[in-house]
Amino acid sequence: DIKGVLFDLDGVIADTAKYHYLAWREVAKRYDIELCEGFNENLKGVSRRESLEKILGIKNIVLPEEEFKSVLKEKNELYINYLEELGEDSILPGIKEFLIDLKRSNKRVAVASASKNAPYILEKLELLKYIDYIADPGSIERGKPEPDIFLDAARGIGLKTDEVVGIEDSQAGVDALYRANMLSIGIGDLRNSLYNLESTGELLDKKTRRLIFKG
Ligand code: B16
Ligand code: MG
Repeated sequence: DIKGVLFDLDGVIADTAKYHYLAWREVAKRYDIELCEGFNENLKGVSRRESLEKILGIKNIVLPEEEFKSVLKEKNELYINYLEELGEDSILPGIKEFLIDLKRSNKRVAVASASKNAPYILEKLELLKYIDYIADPGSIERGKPEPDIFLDAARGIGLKTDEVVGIEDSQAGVDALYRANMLSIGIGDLRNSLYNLESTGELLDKKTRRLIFKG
């Protein structure tokens, strides 16, 4: 029986991927790297540090640790500036209704996001009241596609791996769920997920709900 849902944040709860992309683009330009949307797919669900490694890797650039850190800081400042634009309409279709529905049916809800900004974003979107636990990516050593953050999230809401389902928009995230032995719902065109939905709006469909919760 499914008793809880583990949500990814960026690309599942909130439409923040575009802001990550804009911030990384600006940073990459300084190293003469032109980021495109295709490459951006590789950065979804991937930690800030690893994202920068991938970007610089395009030109085989290796920065001294101090400069690397200051670029990370700068990217985050740019990103946080973009987050000023966050509002009710940054919540992806159907998500708020789905969260309300989960609360009403006594399912537990955790967030398993690679983003250190997750608590801030959830507070800004006024969604904290629907969430029982937020995993802290800063205290988890191995990021997605390793299963650790999802295992931590399930533990955080006191459930076993076969009592939860995870929702993800990134390949790294779906792979992490797969490695955690958890059911997964992929948003978009992803491999390895149990169900694929085109958009978060479909989470509310009676058919989807039945598939997930068996009635
Ligand atoms: P931050 P998710 C991920 O969030 C993003 O998809 C990824 O692009 C980003 O680099 C990562 O969070 C870290 O975010 O810089 O805010 O700590 O999809 O796992 O919710
Ligand atoms: Mg995501």
